[in-house]
Amino acid sequence: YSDPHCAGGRSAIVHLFEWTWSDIAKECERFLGPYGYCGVQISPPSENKVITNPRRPWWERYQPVSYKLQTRSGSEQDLRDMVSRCNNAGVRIYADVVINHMTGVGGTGQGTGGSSYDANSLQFPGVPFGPTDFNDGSNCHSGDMTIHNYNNAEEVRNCRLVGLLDLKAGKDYVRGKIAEYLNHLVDIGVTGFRVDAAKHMWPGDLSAIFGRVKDVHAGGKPFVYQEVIDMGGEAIKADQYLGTGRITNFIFGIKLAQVFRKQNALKYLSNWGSAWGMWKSGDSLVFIDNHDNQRGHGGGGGVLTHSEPRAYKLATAFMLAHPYGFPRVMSSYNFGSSDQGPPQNGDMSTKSVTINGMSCGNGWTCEHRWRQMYNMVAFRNIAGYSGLSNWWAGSDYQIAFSRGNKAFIAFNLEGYDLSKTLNTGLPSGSYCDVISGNLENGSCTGKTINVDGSGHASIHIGSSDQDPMVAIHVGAKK
Ligand code: ARE
Ligand code: CA
Repeated sequence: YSDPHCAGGRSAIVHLFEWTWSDIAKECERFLGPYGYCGVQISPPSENKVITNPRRPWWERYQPVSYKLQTRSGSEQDLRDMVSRCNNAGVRIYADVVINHMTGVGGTGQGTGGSSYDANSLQFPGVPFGPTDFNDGSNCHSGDMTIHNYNNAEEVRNCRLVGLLDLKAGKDYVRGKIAEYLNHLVDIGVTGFRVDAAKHMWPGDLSAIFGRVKDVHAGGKPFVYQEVIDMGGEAIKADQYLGTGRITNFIFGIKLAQVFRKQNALKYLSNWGSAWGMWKSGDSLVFIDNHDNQRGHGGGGGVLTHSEPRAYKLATAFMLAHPYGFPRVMSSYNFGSSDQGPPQNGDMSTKSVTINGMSCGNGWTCEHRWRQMYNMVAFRNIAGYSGLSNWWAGSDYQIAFSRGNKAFIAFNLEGYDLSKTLNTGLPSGSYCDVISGNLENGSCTGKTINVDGSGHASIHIGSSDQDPMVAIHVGAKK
C-alpha cells in the first residue's frame, strides 16, 4: 500500500484543496503532466452535509451524508472525466476518504447529492446506515460520547471526534459499505487514498476494509496514506498503521519550520530522517503544511505556509531536494477566517481557477505553480533514487548537498553572503539555477553556475537574495 504508482519517474504529489473536478482535469493537462507532478490529492468526493452557518466552510466536506459522488467539486460524471484525463496526462488521482464518521450529531436535511439524513436518529438512508452502524455507549465510555482524552486509545477510536457520528467499523456490514465506496473509486481509476482521521479507526478494521479493496489500474494495491497525528506522548502510535500503508508525518513540517525560521541550525539537517524521531522514509508521507495546520486546525501549529513565502519556499525546496519521504505540495486559496471555504460565486458555487501566465487568479494561491516549487519537483524527478552525497555545512546556516551526479542544492540563511567553491558532484558544464530562473531557448533566465571537470563550482548566494538558495540539475544544463 505504500507505492504511489507514479508514472515514469515522477515523485511528488500536490493537494489541490477544494478545486473542482473540471479545473483539476484542465490542470493535469496544461500543467501537472508537463511539469512532472505524479498526482493530485483531491478533496473528499463523497456527498456531504451542506453547512450555511458559517457560509459553506471548507470543513463541511468532512461530514459525509452518503458515498454518492456529488459535491461542490462536481458530479460523478465530472469526477470520471477528471480521473481519465489526468491518468492520460500521466497524473494519478488520490482521493481524501472520510470513513471514520458521518455528519456531526444533530440536525436533519439533505446533502450535496440530495440524499436526506437525520443526525438526531442516526439515519443515513443514502448509504444506508442506521443507528446500529454507529458506536454507542457500549464501547464509548467518555460520558457525552465525544473524545476528550487522547491518552485513552479506546476513547479516541470508539467515541466521536469533535461530535462526528462515529461508524462501527468492526461491523461486517459497515466494512462492506466502506469497501464498496473505495472500490467504486478504484473502478473509476483512482490510484489511492488519504484516509481521513485514521487515528480514530482501529488498525484491524482498516486492514479488514482494505483487504476487500481491488487492485488499482496502475497495478497492485492502492496507495494508502493514513492521517495519524503522532507527535509523541499520546496513546496512539503511527507505526500501528504501517500494515495498511504510509502515515502522514506531522513531525516533519514542525521541525523544518523551526530550522527555516532560524530557531534550530540548518547544519543539524545532516542526519535528517529517523535520527529526528521520524518513521522510515518509505513509511512517511511528508509535507510542510496541510489544509488543517495552515489555518490552525488539527493541532501542531507553528508550521510554515504560503503566507511566509521566503521561508516556505526554502523549506519546500529542502523537502523536494532531500530523499526522505514521499512529498506532498500544498496548493491553497487565500483566506481571512479559518472557516472560510473556497472562493465562491454569489450562488455559493466554487469559483473557477483562472490562469494568468504561470499564476492563478480568483483567490487561488497555486503554490504548486511557483517556479521554485515546480522546478524542485523536476529536480526530485531527475535525482530519482540517487542518494544524498557531498554534504557540506559551512556554518550553522549554510549547507549544500548533491543527489549523486544528478543534482545539487545550496542554502544560505546567514546574515552574510556565501561565496565558496563547492563540490557539486555533477558532470562539467554550464547549468541554470532553477530557483532564480529557467533554462529557456538554450540560455538561463536566472543565475548560471559553471561546474568544472572535477565537479566543483563557485557558488554565490547573497544573504538578501529573494530566495537564498541555488539548485542545479542535469535536466537544466545549457
Ligand atoms: C466541525 C466544527 C466542530 C463541530 C464538528 C461537528 O468545526 O466545531 O463539533 O464540525 O459538527 C474538519 C475540521 C473540524 C470540523 C470537521 C467536520 O477541522 O473543525 O468540525 O472537519 O466538519 C484531530 C484528529 C484529526 C483531525 C483533526 C482536525 O486526530 O484526524 O483533529 N483531522 C482530520 C481532517 C480535518 C477534519 C477531520 C479530520 C474530521 O484533516 O480537516 O476536521 O473529518 C492533537 C491530537 C490530534 C488532533 C488535534 C486537534 O494534535 O494529537 O489527533 O487531531 O490535537 O484536536
Ligand atoms: Ca472511530
